[in-house]
Amino acid sequence: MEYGPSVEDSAAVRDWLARRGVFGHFIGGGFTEPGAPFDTRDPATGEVLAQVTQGTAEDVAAAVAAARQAQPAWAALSGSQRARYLYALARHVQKRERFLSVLETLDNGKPIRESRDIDVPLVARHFYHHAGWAELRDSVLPGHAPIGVCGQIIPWNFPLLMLAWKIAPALAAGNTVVLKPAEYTPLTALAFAEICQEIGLPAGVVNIVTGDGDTGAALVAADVDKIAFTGSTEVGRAIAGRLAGRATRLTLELGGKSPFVVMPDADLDAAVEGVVDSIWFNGGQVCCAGSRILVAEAVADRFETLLNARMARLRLGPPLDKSTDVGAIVDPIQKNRILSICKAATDAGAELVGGAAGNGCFIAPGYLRNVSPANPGFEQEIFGPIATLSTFRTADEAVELANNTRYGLAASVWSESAAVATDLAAKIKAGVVWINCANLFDAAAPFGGYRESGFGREGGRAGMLDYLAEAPVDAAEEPAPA
Ligand code: TXE
Repeated sequence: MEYGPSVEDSAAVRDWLARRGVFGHFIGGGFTEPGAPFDTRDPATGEVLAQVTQGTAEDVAAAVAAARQAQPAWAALSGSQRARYLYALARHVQKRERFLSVLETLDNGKPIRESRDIDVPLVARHFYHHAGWAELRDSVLPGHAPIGVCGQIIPWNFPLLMLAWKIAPALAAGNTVVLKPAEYTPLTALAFAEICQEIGLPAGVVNIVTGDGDTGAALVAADVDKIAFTGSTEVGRAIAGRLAGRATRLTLELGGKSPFVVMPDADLDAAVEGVVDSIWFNGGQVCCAGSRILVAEAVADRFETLLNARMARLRLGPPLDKSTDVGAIVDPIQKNRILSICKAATDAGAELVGGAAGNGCFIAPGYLRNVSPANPGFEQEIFGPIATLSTFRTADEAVELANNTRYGLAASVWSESAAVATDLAAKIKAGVVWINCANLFDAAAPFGGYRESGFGREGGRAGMLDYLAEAPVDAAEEPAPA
């Protein structure tokens, strides 16, 4: 299989960006006139890719009004009618797969191999899966009704995939949405808006307002029935505070510091490959990244030797190059954040292996060793291609270290014994525990956290329930619409 984008794909994206000029918002089925613009850049080169509009409170209000107006008719469609739209969205994402992958890689800096083989296929899969939920909602989840208008705020690490995680279940359930993409990566959301037009999605069912945190705050303050947020724990906490005392529902998917536990009987080669998937996938800018490697003392030396050899073979480079393993960090602000946490960790006694800062937004893969739980590197989410490595002696100690965090999003356990692995998995407090694998996602599997990683689930039945309310009893007793 050929991974890289063709010259034509890149040219098509450039052409699209040039043709569109400054982007307005997508409200009520059409693009608005652009307002005060801001730049979105290619982090690999610093080049300005496009300008998009900074959303004001008035823009947000207009989008919410459009969503409010569209919602009753959308909810009144039969499940199979809504499903038809979701299938069409999935198919059109697949049709524009190469275009969307190149656009995502340009705006975010992630390797094209990831956007083409992981992000965009998972987006299509998410819409297909939720088309099924739209069809089955009335029979599988009787007595439930849509919530209404959902405000959705997403981060920049998986721009199009997080859009799919938010929009697909909301629409399947019969809600309408106003989504705000992250300011670093608004472009694939705007391309998705065009897909909504192409498939003839009814006006106002999906609305997209671009902008920064102020636009996000305006959406939180607006007349919406639910806020679904993925982003930093700090902003999540602030949003929860602002919604206190309001009837608005809230789901939060926040940060993590997920343990990656290597037991003495683990297949070490496989575990090293797992580290690659865990912390060097998407440059470690992954909420569920296995960022705390905990390895049994008895095998730690051997494991590190293998890890160093594998790390040396990873290629840091231009994101559009099909042979690149690790691309650019999304923005200089994030790069500096990563470097400052690493410095605090080394100042406190950790040793950095690899992890050199390159020019521009590049940081080489690396890890911090000799990291005790008191070290800031052990506790803070680095959100870059740098894991920490600590050792343990017993399984109990492994569990204690794994749970020694304010987060609880994910974990990964490596052992050749099913009994050992499942015992550990049950004792680790995390929303997802992978055994002998890491960072595997499926639309049918609920994803979400404990503690400061947030609450609510995305994906599967649990994710659907977070976009539904109990219907009034008499409505529940009515037969499902034909
Ligand atoms: O996140 P923010 P940032 C973590 C990660 C990263 C750190 C900072 O550790 O290094 O957060 O990233 C919108 N009201 N994660 O500063 O600010 C913002 O416009 C409403 C983990 O980029 O939380 C964007 O759309 N919305 C995480 C979204 O929130 C507001 C992914 C996320 O940005 C807002 C991203 C406000 N007051 C960062 N302020 C994960 N869980 O995957 C900002 N936003």
